[in-house]
Amino acid sequence: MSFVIKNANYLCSVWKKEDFPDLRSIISHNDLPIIAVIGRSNSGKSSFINTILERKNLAYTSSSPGKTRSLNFYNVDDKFIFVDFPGYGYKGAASPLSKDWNELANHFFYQYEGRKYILFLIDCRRKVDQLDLQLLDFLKLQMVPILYILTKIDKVPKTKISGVKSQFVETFSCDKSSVIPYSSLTKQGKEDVISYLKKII
Ligand SMILES: Nc1nc2c(ncn2[C@@H]2O[C@H](COP(=O)(O)OP(=O)(O)O)[C@@H](O)[C@H]2O)c(=O)[nH]1
Ligand SMILES: [Mg+2]
Repeated sequence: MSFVIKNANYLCSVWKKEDFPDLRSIISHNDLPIIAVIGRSNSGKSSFINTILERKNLAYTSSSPGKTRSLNFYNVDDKFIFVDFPGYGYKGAASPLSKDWNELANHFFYQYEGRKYILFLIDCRRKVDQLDLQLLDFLKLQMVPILYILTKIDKVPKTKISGVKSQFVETFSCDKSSVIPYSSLTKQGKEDVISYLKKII
């Protein structure tokens, strides 16, 4: 199956739990997959969404971290939904420890009964800290498949990439195939993400 995106549209932003859209009333799809894109502020979530969907400015990218505090929904060809989560871990921004982030995330996983997937993005140069691990514990509890995307891999010399990947595989205690080094600049990893998406949509 080819993966040509005809229409990728911003659907809405959710700031509080009352705002969650009833997707069934908007999109007629029996088993619509909903894909949550989750990561720290500045981890490259918006750039990732833009490059995967081949839209320059669909998801807002910003060099000032912590700006996006809402969940932003994107409808891709009525085939799947991307949900850009608010970043965490930036001073002053919503964190997974904060009431707001938790409430929105809990509600997201509770609200949508259908197929859900998590793309967990992390800057490949960062060390995973307590906050990341705490969030990962929460995400694992949701019993939703997680694909780990190591962003900004263009910043790592080619010879070091496989070592970096192995370290994350160990930290996340996950299968090698669920960790994908990715670059929004060079598009490295894009084909791997697309094959994953093709399998689930
Ligand atoms: N070198 C490099 N920079 C990136 C990459 N992805 C994002 N960035 C930069 O990292 C910053 C944060 O990216 P953004 O997508 O806004 O992150 P978000 O806060 O998680 O949505 C921006 O300055 C981007 O240009 C990447 O793959 N490689
Ligand atoms: Mg963003």
